[in-house]
Amino acid sequence: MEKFGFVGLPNAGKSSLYNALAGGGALAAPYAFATKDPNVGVAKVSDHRLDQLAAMSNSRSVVPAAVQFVDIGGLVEGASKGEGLGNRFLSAIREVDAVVFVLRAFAHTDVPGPCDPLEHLRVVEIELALADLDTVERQIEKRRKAARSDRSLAAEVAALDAAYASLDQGTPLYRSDLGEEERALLAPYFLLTNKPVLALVNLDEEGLADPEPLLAPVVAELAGTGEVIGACVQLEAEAVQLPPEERHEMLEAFGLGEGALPRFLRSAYHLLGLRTFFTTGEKESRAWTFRLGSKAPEAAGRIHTDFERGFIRAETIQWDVLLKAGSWAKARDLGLIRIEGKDYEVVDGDVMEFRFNV
Ligand SMILES: Nc1nc2c(ncn2[C@@H]2O[C@H](COP(=O)(O)OP(=O)(O)OP(=O)(O)O)[C@@H](O)[C@H]2O)c(=O)[nH]1
Ligand SMILES: [Mg+2]
Repeated sequence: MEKFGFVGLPNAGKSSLYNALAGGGALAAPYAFATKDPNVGVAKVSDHRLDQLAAMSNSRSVVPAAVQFVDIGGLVEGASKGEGLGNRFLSAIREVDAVVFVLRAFAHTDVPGPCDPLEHLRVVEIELALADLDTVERQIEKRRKAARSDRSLAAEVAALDAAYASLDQGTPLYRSDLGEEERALLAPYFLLTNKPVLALVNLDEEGLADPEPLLAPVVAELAGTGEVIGACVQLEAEAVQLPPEERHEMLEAFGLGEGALPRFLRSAYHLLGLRTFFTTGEKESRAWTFRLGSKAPEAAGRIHTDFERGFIRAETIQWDVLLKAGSWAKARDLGLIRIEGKDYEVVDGDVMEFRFNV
């Protein structure tokens, strides 16, 4: 399962975000380094398409897609040199597939620390870039030497050089001008800034009423790099503790609809190039995760390895076309179900049935 790491300064609201997603379990407290060891949780990615398919099929169970998230302790200035609990936290960031910056924009006298999200972003980015600079510095001469006898390493060394130049300017790789190929060559180095990023600006109730001025500078700063979402994490963490009816009422009172978390999770999911196909029937309707560009057998393998090994063909239809038809049988009668072979590239929103033989 894909894993997101929450990264930010102390008291930004990372553990509160964890609690909002996991329904509790992490210590959220108004002092720095409240989090010492990472909290790991799983969140369901809600999807109205799945709900509609389940209703159509009268499914007894509904299984949404899920992502994993890790609440990591707060970074401080100097973390890359071991300040705070820097080294421990930086190594936890290495393991995640994508980084969610939690940037504080809520003001509260009882919670120490700055509440300018741009300041949060700058400090954190510099620390990550410095840590990466350190890694690249330690590797680059070794690789250069190796490249003298192995010409196939030339491109990797060039990528390391380009990474060095960017990081040396304090520019994280995700917003450098390194191309996709160069970034792929750097994958074996597990660099902290060679990952996709997303920013969550933690607003207070006042900010929630008029978020644009607080989000705009962060949006401008991360332009073209990662999505920026505003949320009042505290409010969402409190709402999740309530029974569904009251939760709904509370979020509605703030004009939040379903709350910010579903949108946040969907963005996170998309950020990683993750897409969804569905299976639906009386027993179960389920959302399955696949990577953008996957072929039908690979997608089938998400359900069971036998489906991939013995793949014969896929029967498929887009979710909304199926809904309009009213059932799989009717869709088949109308000739709307397509038969696809092993080269079919699965599309987000496909409803699939696989034929296989092992
Ligand atoms: N008023 C307000 N307080 C918040 C909000 N989000 C978090 N807090 C409070 O701020 C304090 C710090 O929140 P945490 O979630 O523990 O912060 P953290 O980022 O995990 O901090 P570290 O683990 O120390 O890095 C807690 O007392 C929270 O209750 C918010 O949106 N509004
Ligand atoms: Mg914490």
